[in-house]
Amino acid sequence: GNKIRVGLVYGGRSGEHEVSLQTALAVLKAFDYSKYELIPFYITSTGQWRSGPLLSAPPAAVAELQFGKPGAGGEAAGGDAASGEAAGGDAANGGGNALLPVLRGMSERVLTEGEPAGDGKPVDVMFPLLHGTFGEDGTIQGLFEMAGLPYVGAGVLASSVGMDKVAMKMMFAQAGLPQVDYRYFTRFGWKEDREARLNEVEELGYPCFVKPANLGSSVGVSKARNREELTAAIETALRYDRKVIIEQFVDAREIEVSVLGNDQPRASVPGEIRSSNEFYDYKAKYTDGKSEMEIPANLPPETAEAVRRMAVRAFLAIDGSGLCRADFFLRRDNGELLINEVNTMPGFTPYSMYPLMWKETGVSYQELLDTLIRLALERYEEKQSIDYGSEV
Ligand code: G1L
Repeated sequence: GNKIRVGLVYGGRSGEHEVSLQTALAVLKAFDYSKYELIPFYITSTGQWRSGPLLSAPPAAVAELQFGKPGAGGEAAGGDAASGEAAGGDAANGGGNALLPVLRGMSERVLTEGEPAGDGKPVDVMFPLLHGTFGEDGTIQGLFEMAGLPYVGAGVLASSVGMDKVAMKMMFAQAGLPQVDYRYFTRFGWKEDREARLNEVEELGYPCFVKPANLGSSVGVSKARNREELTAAIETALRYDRKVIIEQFVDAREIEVSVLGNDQPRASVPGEIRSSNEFYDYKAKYTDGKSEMEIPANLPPETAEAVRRMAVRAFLAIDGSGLCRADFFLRRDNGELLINEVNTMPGFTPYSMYPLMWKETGVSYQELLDTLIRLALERYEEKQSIDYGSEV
C-alpha cells in the first residue's frame, strides 16, 4: 500500500554488535506498523550482509533478527523479501559479502542486470543502527549516498567528524565553542620524538586523559597522573588508533542534551550522568540502566538554557542532521560550560539517555522515530534540488 518502507541495518563488525541487536529490537517494537513496513538488514559479526523478510509486525526476540545464525531461529524466516541471494555469504573473502544483492534489495539504482530486485519496490528510507569503525564513521552513510537512498541521522561528514575527536575539536574551535585544552599526535609523531610529544602534553598538567582519536567507546582510554603513566597510556591508546588525543582533566559535572532536527534543530532538557568510576566507564556507558542518569539535570534555568543553546551550536558546527547527543562539562570550580563531544549515534533504546531526555521534554519514543524518518526524507528531498553540474 502506501506505507513507508524502512530498511533497518544493524549488527555489524564491532564490539557493540549486541547493543545494536537489542536496539534494533526495541526500534522494531516501537514502530507504528499501520504507517511503516520494515525490512531488516543484518550484518553478522564477521561482516556478512543478510536481508530478512518484510515485517508487518514486530519480532518477539533478537534471535528472530539474526538470519542464518545456527540456532538463532531466524533461519527459516531469513532470506527473501528483499533479496533471495542475500544470505549467501562468501567465506572466502574473509568477512563475507554478497553486499551487491543486498543493496539491490534496497535501491532500484543498484542493479546488475537492469531488472528490479525482490518485489520490485525499493526501501523508502534506511535506518542505520550501527556503532563503531564500520558504521559510525560515515562509511555506511556513504554507501547509502551512492545507492541514492534517504537515510536517518547524520550524513557522511557529520558522521566521520563525530567519530574523530581531533576533527570534532577543530570544528568546535572554529565555531567558537569553549572546550578543554588538548594535544594530539600520530604514531609517527610519537616514534619520531617521544620527548617532544611528552613535553607538549605536560603543558596540560596532570592528571590528563589519553584516548585513541577514533573510537566511539572508552576502549584504550586511560588517566595519567605522571610522566611514566602518560607514556604507558599513550602506548595503550596507540594500539587502538594511529592517532591519539590527550585532554586536560577538569573537575566537572557531565551534562548531556538531545538535539533533533536538520536546519533548525531543537534541544531537549539537559540530563546529567553521574559515574562513580574515574572516567566514563565503558560498561556503564553502553549498558542501559547501569549508569546513573538524572533527567532533567538539576541546573539553574539560565544554565540549562545556555547548555541547550550550545548543544544546537555544536550540532550545526559539525553540519549535523537528524540527531545528536551533545555532551558537556560543567566545571565545579568556576561554573564554566565546555563542550566535550557530540555523538551522532547515541544509545537508542527507550531506556537510553537520548530518548529519555526527549521523553522528559514531551517527545515519545514513537514520535522520535516518526520525526527522524521525516527529517531523513526532508534532507533527501532538499538534496535532490542541488545542481551537481551534470555534464549531460
Ligand atoms: F539513525 C539514527 F537515528 F541516527 C541513529 C543511528 C544509530 C540513532 C542512534 C544510533 N545508535 C546506535 O546505532 C547504537 C549506538 C545504539 C548502536 Cl550500537
